[in-house]
Amino acid sequence: MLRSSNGLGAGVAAGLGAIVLFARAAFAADGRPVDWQLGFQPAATPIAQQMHDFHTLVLVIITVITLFIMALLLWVMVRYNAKANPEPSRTSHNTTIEVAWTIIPVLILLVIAIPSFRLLYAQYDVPKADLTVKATAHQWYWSYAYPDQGNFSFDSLLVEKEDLKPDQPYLLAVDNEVVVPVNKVVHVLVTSDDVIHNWAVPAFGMKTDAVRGRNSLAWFQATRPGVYYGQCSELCGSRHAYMPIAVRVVSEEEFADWVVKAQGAYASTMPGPAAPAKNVNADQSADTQDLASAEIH
Ligand SMILES: [Cu+2]
Repeated sequence: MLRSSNGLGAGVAAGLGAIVLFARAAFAADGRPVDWQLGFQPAATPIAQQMHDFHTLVLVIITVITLFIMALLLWVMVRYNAKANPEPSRTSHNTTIEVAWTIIPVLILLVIAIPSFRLLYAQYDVPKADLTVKATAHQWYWSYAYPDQGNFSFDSLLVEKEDLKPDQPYLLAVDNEVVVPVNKVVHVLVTSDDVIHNWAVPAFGMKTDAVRGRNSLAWFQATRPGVYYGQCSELCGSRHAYMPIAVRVVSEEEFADWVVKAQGAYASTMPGPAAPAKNVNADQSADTQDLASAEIH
């Protein structure tokens, strides 16, 4: 008796332990996916939060509809099967029910449409940039330029498995991360050098196609420091899975320090008097905001 209750206790404890571990695994990480994850990565921008809220609303609505339909089906199967109901009704019209099953779905769609359009407009209502970063896709890596910080640029490549540092997730970590300040509006000008790629960071609620010859504007305002990972999300060739995106959100002071270091490290990429070809790019970046907003509207 004692032994079996001990066994039961151990079983319950193990079960609770597994639940705690599972919950930790499912909800712990910020900015990256985890094994057995449920739901989205925690929202790191107001837009991502709005997306999550909208998702939750729709999830509640479809759950209620599904349960209601299931209850109706069960009721019909039990109450009106041929055995329980040998004399079938000959009813062919019921105005009240017909009006209800037309009006109620319309109302449900309205309830969904209002926050849906609100979210859509919030995404495309682009606030003025505090910082602009240009992201260019290549087969198969990203390169980034900071037009307002001297237009230095650098390539951002996957960290191979054997070179990973302890906290770096494989297929997400890169050698040179995009660095941005926290709580600032960052415009990302997304373009491609070859085929169509896609710049996507789930925690920011961002996903923008990178198309050669076009500058597409995306934006985010990260509200928490941290490292946020994403991946190219448009099938772009054999190494599509090997061109991840990593954005490091830091304080304003850390960002200023990083800019000084980056300007030194990537000085050779900055346009100077000896490189007139690069100046064309610099002029272009001054106009990018107009170009990008022209595309959106
Ligand atoms: Cu790609």
